[in-house]
Amino acid sequence: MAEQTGNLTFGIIKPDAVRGGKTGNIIQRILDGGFKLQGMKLIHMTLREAEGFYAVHSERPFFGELTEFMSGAPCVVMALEKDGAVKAWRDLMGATDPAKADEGTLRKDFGGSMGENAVHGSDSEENAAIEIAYFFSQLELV
Ligand code: FUP
Repeated sequence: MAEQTGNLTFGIIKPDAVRGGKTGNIIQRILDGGFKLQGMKLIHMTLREAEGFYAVHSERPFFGELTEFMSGAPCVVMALEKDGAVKAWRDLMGATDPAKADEGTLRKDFGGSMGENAVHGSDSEENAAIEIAYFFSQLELV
């Protein structure tokens, strides 16, 4: 088991990408990018679960739209392992706004808008550990 949190991050293939049939392509890009999957499952969040996950954004104007979107259809949650995982995964994801994302990034290739941008990634090692623990039990992490 990868105990060093520095090698772990948390990712989501968001409902827009799952609905659009992009799950397989995105998982392939993750593996091609040198990540190992330490945990992965398809879930359908309740609104409450989405609100808990995005609690840091609860005062933002887009909070209602964001949590309804994230709980509106299934998504894939993942614990991803790689050296420098947090930065490496954010680099592969690209900028929050797909229109501003670099060529070759997942959000450029699969994101539709600022709100429906195909993937999520933790922004720090601390949040990666919190987010993995929010969705996975120890038994679900290899
Ligand atoms: P990121 O870390 O790139 O996912 O971006 P943020 O943490 O800033 O935002 C989290 C999510 O909120 C984004 F994925 C989409 C949504 N969001 C909006 O819908 N509108 C905004 O103006 C900013 C973020």
